[in-house]
Amino acid sequence: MAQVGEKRKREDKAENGSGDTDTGPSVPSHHPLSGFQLQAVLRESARDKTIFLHGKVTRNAQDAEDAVVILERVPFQADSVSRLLAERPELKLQLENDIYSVYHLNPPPELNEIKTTVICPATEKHIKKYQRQDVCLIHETGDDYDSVTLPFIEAQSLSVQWVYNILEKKAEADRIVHENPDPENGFILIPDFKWNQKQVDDLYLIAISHPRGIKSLRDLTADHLPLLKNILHEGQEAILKRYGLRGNQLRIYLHYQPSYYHLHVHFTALGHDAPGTSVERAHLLCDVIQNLEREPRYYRTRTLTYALRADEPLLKKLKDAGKC
Ligand code: M7G
Repeated sequence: MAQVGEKRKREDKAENGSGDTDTGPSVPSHHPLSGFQLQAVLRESARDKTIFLHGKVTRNAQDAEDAVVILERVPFQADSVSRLLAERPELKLQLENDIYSVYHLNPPPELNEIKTTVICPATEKHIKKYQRQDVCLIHETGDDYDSVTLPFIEAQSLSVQWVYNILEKKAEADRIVHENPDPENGFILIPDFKWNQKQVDDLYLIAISHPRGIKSLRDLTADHLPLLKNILHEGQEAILKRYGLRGNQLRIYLHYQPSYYHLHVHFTALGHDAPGTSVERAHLLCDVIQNLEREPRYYRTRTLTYALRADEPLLKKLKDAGKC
């Protein structure tokens, strides 16, 4: 598995002037999971080796707060596992048959990492986002968007404070891979928090637009083409330079609907089966650009198809308005 070279990471940090702030993995001042009490398993996947939990935590002796905790086994790295195997680790035989044998191997702690994402305090929306649910396909016309979806988004979408923190360098400043600072056509490229940055096989970055107020694909017009082209071309260049992946090895797309209504573009390794790449959600940036070049108001007017979970308030609003 190709790994993100430490040397390259250090050189690049020095180049973009962010080396000073990187003090390595930090220990939180308070424990983010103090007094954790499980409320529910929201979802689990044996295939992805991931579990999504809803719990209550009592941080700083305050009242219990809702938390979503995501635990995920991290991918193997070829050099560390080959070192481990060369050291003849203890193997407990599970079964043996002809040329086949299966063992239990208890790895040392450094090879047993569990990526842990904590969202606290988590809102009801966060909890629902990770809950397994039946889904239902929506065909949203431009009019449906104006009359139902837009008022809904304006009234109750997830906070994008984390996005503003990145744009204002109040959070994750040392993780920025590339920035075009132009307020109209610029953006910040940063590793997505789904990616641990240890191997490029599951590479995942997001480009966050500097201009605010572009909520999603629906808001895009031909006026945004310079911004979109900057994201496409500069994003590809920056990823080639930093991680050695070429543009034709990347899947570059927007979600509709997104979870966070501030324009951002996903960059994932083509070979990585990243969540959210299904045809009813992902729109390739190259197609978006081409559609806007042909028809400047393409996304304002056309019917967009997406899936909503059965208990999503937006689905109820669309149903109440007789739209589905
Ligand atoms: P989306 O299309 O709005 O929704 O993408 P999704 O989460 O359902 O895919 C938002 C992207 O931002 C996702 O890929 C998230 O993993 C990523 N993301 C969310 N948060 C809160 C953060 C964060 O705080 N930092 C970073 N770097 N990425 C985040």
